[in-house]
Amino acid sequence: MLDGKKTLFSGMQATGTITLGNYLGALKNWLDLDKEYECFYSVVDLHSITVRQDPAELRKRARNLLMLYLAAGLDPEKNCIYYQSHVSAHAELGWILNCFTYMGELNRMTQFKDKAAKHADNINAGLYTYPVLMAADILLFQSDVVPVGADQKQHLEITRDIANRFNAIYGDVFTIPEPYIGKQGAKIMSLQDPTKKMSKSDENPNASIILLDDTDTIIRKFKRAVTDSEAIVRYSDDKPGISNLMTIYSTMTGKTYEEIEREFDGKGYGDFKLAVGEVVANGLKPIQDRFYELSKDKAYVDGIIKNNAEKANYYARKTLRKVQKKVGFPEMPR
Ligand code: ATP
Ligand code: LTN
Repeated sequence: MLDGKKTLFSGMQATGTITLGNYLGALKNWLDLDKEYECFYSVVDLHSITVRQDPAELRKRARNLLMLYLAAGLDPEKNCIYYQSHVSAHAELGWILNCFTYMGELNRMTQFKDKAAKHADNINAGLYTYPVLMAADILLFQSDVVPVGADQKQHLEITRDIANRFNAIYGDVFTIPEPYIGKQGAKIMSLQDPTKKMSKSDENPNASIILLDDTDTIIRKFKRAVTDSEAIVRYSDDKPGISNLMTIYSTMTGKTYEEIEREFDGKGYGDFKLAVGEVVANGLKPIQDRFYELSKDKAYVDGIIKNNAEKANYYARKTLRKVQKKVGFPEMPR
């Protein structure tokens, strides 16, 4: 809660260009939330360097991600869109919270185990304390709700544990956040292996639709999507490929599964895949157009980056000061 309004925080890493999965599962659901909440959406670049990044690439991807937030329709007057690295309170609170987090807790984090296995040559301390920095992100803004996918629930649990522990010692300092699962919490699966989620760091380019893919690429990728051999458009757990395409089609058009089954009754997978490709390409086109417009307007985007970082800084420093006082750090003499 900030200034009497419920607060919401979420972030995405610029580890790749965001996919249709990120858009349908996260970004698209964020668009209406500013009516109800004071919203903060960060490009969490401090988190990104827990795995090795090329500096020029990271800078470019992070800016693209920020512009995609805007292009998708987040109004920067009503949503605070900023780089995590522009608000140093994230790192400062992160340090303090490290001292209130047990190694035993961090040892249980499944994302750490997964990432450590994937990056065996670089299991750094930042990767290990990643969830503590995430807790700092959330708690800095006294967030009431945090929209995340199921994969991030464990990190939200540890955030609540850290906040409760801190509050138990120092009094009511932090709002205890709740996970927020959107109405359409669609989980979009890989087009090449529909039992795995679509992920921006997937090495197979045909597995994901990238938000900036052009129409031909989108249609080609859907044509190649892995399905089954029944050739009937029907939603079923034992048809993960077609069911995934139906979820995508349904989320893009608002049609129900029954309506889709009727629409494609008697037609083969070829027709259906083409229709999904077209609906996605048409749906992403305005976002892409807006993105390329923004890419050309450096001054406008820079202005948003600066103003919103100032706003985020204001609120973040307010919480940080309170925390510093509680733990016993001295005030700077005037
Ligand atoms: P990475 O490949 O780097 O792990 P990712 O594509 O899995 O990235 P995240 O950065 O972990 O994505 O997630 C950003 C947001 O998008 C989160 O809220 C997450 O729950 C959501 N999200 C990610 N993948 C999907 C998906 N396939 N379907 C729906 N939502 C998703
Ligand atoms: N760990 C998240 C990204 C993230 C985040 C956050 C999400 C970092 N800090 C705070 C919500 C709130 C991810 O990988 N999706």
